[in-house]
Amino acid sequence: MNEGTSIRKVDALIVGAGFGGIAALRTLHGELGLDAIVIEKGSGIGGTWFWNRYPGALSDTESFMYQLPFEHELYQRTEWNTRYVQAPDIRRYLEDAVDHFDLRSRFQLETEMRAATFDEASQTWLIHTDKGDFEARFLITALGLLSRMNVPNFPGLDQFQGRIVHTAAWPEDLDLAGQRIGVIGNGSTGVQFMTEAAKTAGHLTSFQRTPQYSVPARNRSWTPEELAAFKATCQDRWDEFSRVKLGFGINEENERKTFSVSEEEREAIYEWAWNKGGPYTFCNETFSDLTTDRAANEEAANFIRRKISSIVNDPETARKLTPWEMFARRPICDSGYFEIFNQPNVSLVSLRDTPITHFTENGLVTSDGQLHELDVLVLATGFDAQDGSYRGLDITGRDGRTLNEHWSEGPRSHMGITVNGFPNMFMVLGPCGPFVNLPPAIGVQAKWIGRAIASLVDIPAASIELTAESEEAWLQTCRNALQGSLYLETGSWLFGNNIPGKRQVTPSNFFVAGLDSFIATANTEADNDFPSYHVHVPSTA
Ligand code: N01
Repeated sequence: MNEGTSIRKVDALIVGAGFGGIAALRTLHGELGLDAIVIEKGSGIGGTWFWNRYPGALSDTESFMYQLPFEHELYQRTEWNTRYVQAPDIRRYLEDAVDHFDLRSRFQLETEMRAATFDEASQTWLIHTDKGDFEARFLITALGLLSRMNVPNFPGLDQFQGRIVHTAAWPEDLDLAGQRIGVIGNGSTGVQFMTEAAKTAGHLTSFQRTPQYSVPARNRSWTPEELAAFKATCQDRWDEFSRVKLGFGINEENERKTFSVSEEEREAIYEWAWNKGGPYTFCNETFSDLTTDRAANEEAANFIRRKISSIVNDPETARKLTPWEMFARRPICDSGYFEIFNQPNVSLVSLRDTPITHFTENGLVTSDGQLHELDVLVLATGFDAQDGSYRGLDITGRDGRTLNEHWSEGPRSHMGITVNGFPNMFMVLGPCGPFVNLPPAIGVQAKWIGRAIASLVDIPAASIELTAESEEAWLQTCRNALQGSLYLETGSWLFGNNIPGKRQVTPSNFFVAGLDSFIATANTEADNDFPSYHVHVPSTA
């Protein structure tokens, strides 16, 4: 703790000013009337959308489902004019939400949490930040699922004299027009970035390790009639998400199996999805077995492979862009990604064929000896996801046990919210939470946290803690739901495979049984007075 400085006491300290922090603040301050504040490392509100300002950043969820849930007032004010929303619009929306609910004074920006320790005597959390210390009865960590950048350790990277930027720390002053840009990473971020940057780059080179499947986004403006209809039916739509698996705003009732239809019909269905656009349309509105049946997966993968070869003019470039692994990562959509490789100012280097050997002051050298001269290197290399957001923090719970010790075999939690040994600490989007559209998940978790805290506020100094048995049972629930998922077999950030040395345990870090099932579990727990929890009431209370 900071010596000699005063400690600010609050009922609840929320860490992170993205969707999660704002939703938690709305519940804890707006509904329960607690003295709750949000601290945030960045200089503005928006979380993920504050940091990821790279050109082309876009949400790929149907926009009417990409909002703070349960905020019907906001829904009526918000003019989401397009099918998918761009990062600046999302930042404006969250800023507006904060002002609309008169919450601005509850945010302390440019304040980074460094450590948090549970004090058993007072049953409170002592939180250490770079701007002073806090004492809070409740600690809510809304750190984001994807917030800790992955910066690979390329040999000689520090020699490079050009600009190096990670897409999740995008600088305001970078003008890419006319520049020689090298991009490492072609996940959702890299694909969005390259498609946009190729419009003005002097030359853009994609240094690609693994080719990925991508389908057209087909972003477009909503018609005034569509917009009016969304507003008129907003209550129904939000109610609907408690009955669906993913909550991305598409039709998820599809039970059709890939091989239940003829080849011609199958092709027509893929073609319909390709033309409608959107990753979840392609993966969830076509057939129901894409992520569980290897042959079905291969059928969809082949369709996209054929599309790539029909779009990309140069056969060798098309070959390099064509994925061979299963179509089982977090799906991607684009606004003309494969098309940019037909432009004279865009080229592709397959790092499978010619890996990077080292950097020089002018660029990078690949194993064929070629020096690729660059002005700007863009690292679209993703994140140390989920528990990665927590690993750099010093969080100590009951009995002096740290979170890193508790998670030494991999992250553990209940519903991505609570952890055994960490009383009165609640995560938003922590590990072992639902794999769904995030705003609905955030809303459900924030409401649940509100109910758990409401059950305690009248008992002075009481704390609530997940039992060890319930934590283990939840991991088993997550493991069971993951059985048979092809996602498990294809390495990606979803299971930590993207971070060298990240410990692999029996994967249980996502709950994939669906939003409907998650909501039912959360409600059952709260309706039955939190049977998975122990409430500790100090004898003096
Ligand atoms: O990160 P990623 P992301 N050498 O991990 C490459 C969400 N999101 O930021 O495939 C060379 O997917 C790596 O290569 P490989 C969304 O959930 C949403 O793109 O491991 N390359 C890969 O190409 C998404 O899934 C939206 O071989 C290296 C890339 O870097 C998640 O964020 C938009 C490397 C990382 O891809 C993460 O997406 C953007 C190395 N040493 C993001 N290390 C929307 O809503 C890594 N790579 C649309």
